[in-house]
Amino acid sequence: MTTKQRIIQVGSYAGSPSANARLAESYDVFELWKHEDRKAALAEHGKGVTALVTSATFGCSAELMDALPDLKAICSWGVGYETIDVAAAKARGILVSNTPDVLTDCVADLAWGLLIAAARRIGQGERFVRAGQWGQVHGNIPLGMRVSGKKLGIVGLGRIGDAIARRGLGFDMEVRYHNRRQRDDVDYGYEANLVDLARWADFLIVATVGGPQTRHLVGREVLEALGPKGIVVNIARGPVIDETALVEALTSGKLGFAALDVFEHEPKVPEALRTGDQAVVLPHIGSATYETRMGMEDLMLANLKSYFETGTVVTPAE
Ligand code: 8YV
Repeated sequence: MTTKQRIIQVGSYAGSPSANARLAESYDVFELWKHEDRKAALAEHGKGVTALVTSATFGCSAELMDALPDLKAICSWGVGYETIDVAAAKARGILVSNTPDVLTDCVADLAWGLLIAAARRIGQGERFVRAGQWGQVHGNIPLGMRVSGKKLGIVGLGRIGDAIARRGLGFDMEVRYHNRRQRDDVDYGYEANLVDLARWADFLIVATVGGPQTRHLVGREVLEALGPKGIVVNIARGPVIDETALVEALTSGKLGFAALDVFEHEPKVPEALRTGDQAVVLPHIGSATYETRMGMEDLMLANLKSYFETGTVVTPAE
């Protein structure tokens, strides 16, 4: 019998069908989240461990890497990795992998679900029916907004932004985007200035990466440019939108609607967003389908296996 390789698992994958069990089956897993005093636990068990598994939620700081002198690979579950200190990893020659592509379609689908829910007041209508108000009160919920044929602005035309854009064509929309740089492989219009994109668009979908470089990219000026009938959708990372500015724009009538899967301080959702009819709010479920979560765990495990067998990962983060 071969002995299992030891790995560190930063947090429990409660949202994945079988990741915890599959890791435990193949590896000698040190479950870091079960230890209150992480520093002491790592000092005792960290030596000799060369691989660690994590996610954007659990992260991997430079401090954690420092506590693991033999670390060589960080395999993350999920596409976003802004909470992993990649610069610190690079400086030490530690490989970092994520799980791109496998979640693209489901996240793009959810962006459209959110957009349609906001424009057509699906959440509000459902609350109305569930509260037994249909037929009880005069009238119905307020009229919604047509989705098909509108102008769609996308913030961040990466894999997920691209999948959102393709779906937009099926809704007969004109699509434009704002990106770090213009892409020469797509026909969508490019707006170098995000405020100009927001002014032009009926709907703005945020699909960019998270982290310090995009924090509050969508602020007051952008939201007001989108305007009183505009809808902003965020399936990326909460901090990309300045949440205080968002609440202010919605409550003052300067922005129409927000449809959000992610928030600045998850799992906290501002009361104004939870209670009003101008926001559709979801608990960060962009990738939360059985098929996609299986794909994510398959790819994380493939990266881990590849590291142990070949010293390289299948999908390096950068
Ligand atoms: C995960 C995500 O739910 O992949 C991502 O970047 O946001 C989601 O798929 C998240 O990573 C959980 O930490």
